[in-house]
Amino acid sequence: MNPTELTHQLIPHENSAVVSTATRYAPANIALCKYWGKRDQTLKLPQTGSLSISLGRHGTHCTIAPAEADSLVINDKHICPTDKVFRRFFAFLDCMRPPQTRLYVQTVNTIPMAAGLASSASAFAAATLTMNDLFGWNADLKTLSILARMGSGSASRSVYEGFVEWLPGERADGLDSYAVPLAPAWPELRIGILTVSDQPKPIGSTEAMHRTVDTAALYSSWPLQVKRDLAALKEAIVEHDMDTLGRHAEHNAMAMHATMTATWPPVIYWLPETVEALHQIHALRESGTQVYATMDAGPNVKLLFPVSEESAVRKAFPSLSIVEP
Ligand code: 2P0
Repeated sequence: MNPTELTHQLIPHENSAVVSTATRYAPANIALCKYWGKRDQTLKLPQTGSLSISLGRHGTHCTIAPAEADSLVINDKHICPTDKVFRRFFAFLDCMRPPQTRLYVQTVNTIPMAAGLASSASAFAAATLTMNDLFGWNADLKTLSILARMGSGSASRSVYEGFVEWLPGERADGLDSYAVPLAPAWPELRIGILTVSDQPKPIGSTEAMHRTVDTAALYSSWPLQVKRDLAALKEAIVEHDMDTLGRHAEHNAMAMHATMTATWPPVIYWLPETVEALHQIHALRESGTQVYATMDAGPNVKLLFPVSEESAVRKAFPSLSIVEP
């Protein structure tokens, strides 16, 4: 089954727009238990479950309106139709829009650009929510999570605020692979973003996870790591247990990077400053500060800590950008 066939099962695709323009917002998210590896590339079905926290007001506003020709504007910049980003975005919209409909799409990211945070999750989630309003599908959030997933796996989680779990599902058509909200974000939790580099990554996450599944023997242990971390994280969220949350989030990120290091050719996103920051975090922890690290497919480090540690963490990392999820 391809994404267009699946989409046609979920939403009407012959309807024309019911309003002249629609605008919706979706938050970015940071995974505490990572999505790393697919069981189906086309439908973006994951090998395992994952769990994230959405970033509140840091995300993407998307506006879509019917137009004479397709166009895409990201942060006030017109994207050329031959650009990879344009083609990926419209390939996604092609699966769900009525034939012959042309669209003007504008996205505005409120994610600090230099922070190197992925915007694809919030962009695809916001576009899905906007299409739902524009074409009057009246789809529920489960359906919208499935649709957003086919734009970018992690976008399935960005249709919700707070803590979110993406259920991997087992079905070949992916109808049981969607996100569910777990709990509102916990008010004392803070996320610090330490920007080590804002340069483009040497290899995209889609290709890196593909290579990991194909070549890393170590990847066979990943489902066990996820199983342990998911269970512990879900309990920590209910209990507001910072140490358990931090420990399992950091362990999970380290294990994910270990599987990438064990691919061939190896994928090494870390820079010397990444390793330096990790040592600094460990030293802070040794001295009694509750602070933990997580990292995604890049060299930047995200710090997890309670608001009570904010001044100690800020002192150690003066350039930290702090997000209240
Ligand atoms: C995550 N990442 O759970 C993990 C951790 C990166 C590291 O989701 O191929 O852009 O479009 O489904 O969603 C990045 O992967 O990949 C990602 P595709 P996506 O947040």
